[in-house]
Amino acid sequence: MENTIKRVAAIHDLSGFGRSSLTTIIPTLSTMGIQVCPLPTAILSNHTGGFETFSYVDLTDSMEDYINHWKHIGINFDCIYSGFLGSGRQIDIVSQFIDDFHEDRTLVVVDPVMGDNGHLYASFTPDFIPLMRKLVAKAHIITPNLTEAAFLLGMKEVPQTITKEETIVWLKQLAKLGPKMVVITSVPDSEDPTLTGVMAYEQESNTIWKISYKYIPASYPGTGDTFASVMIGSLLQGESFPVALDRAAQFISQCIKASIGCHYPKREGILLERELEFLRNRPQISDFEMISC
Ligand code: PXL
Repeated sequence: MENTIKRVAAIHDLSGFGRSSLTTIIPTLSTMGIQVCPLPTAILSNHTGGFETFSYVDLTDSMEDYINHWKHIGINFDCIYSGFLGSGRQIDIVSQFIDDFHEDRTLVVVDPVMGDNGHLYASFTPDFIPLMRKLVAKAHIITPNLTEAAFLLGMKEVPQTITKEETIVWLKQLAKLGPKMVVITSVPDSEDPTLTGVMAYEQESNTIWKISYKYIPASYPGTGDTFASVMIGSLLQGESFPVALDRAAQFISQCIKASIGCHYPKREGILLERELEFLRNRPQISDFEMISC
C-alpha cells in the first residue's frame, strides 16, 4: 500500500513546560494523521509567556548540520511550517531551508512569532521585526496575531480595538509583503464585544474571510501554535482555506471553554490533552462570512 501520510517540517523551539510550540504542534498534527519532523530552533525549560525565568539553549549552530543530514537522506515535505526563531541568523537558515526543500506541492506557512498583547516576548528585541518581515515574504500563508501584525506593518503601538474595515486594510498591506494568504488571529469584534475572531485574506480570489466565535475573557500562551497546526492539518487533509480556518477557530474556542473552568495558572496553556480526540472527526462547519473585494 502506498504511504499517503503527509509530512511537515516544523521549525520551532522545544519548551519543556507550558504547552507551546513543538509540545503542542506535534500532538495536534499527529492526531490529525500528519507526520511532524521537528527542526528545533532552541530548547527552553518553559515558554517565555508568563514565567519570570527560563533556561535557553540557542540551537542556531547545530541547525545547518541537522539540515544537511536531511538533505543527505533525501526527505521531502508537504509543508514547511516555521514559528519561534531564536536568532536573526535563524531567519537566513529558514529562508535557505525554504529555497532548498520547497517543491511545487509544498505549502509554506510562517507564523511570525514575536509577541502578544501589545508587547514583544522576552527573548526578542525590536531589530528582529525587519528580519521577520523578510521571512514572511517567502510564505504562502502567514498567521500573525494582532500584535505581530501591527509590528510587521511597522507600527510602534498596537491598538486595543480595530474595526472590520481597518483589519481588511491591514490584511491587504500584509499581503503586499509577499504571502498569498494572510490570517490575523485574535481580532476583537468592534461591533459586538461578545465576539472575537479570525480574519483572513486570500489574494488570488481577492476574498476576505471572517470567522467569529464567542469571546471568552482568558488568554492562554500557545494557542497560536495550536491554531496554525489545526489549520495546516486541515489544509493537508484537503479542506478549503475557510473551512481550515473554521476548524482551527472552533477547536481553539472549544479548548478555551474546556480550560477556563478548571482552576490552574493560564501560563500552563490550554488543556490540549483533554480535547485532542475531537480533532479526529470533522466538525460541522459554522457560519463564516465571505467578503469579495
Ligand atoms: O507560542 C508562542 C511561543 C513559542 N515559543 C516560545 C514562547 C512562546 C510564547 O510565549 O515563549 C519560547
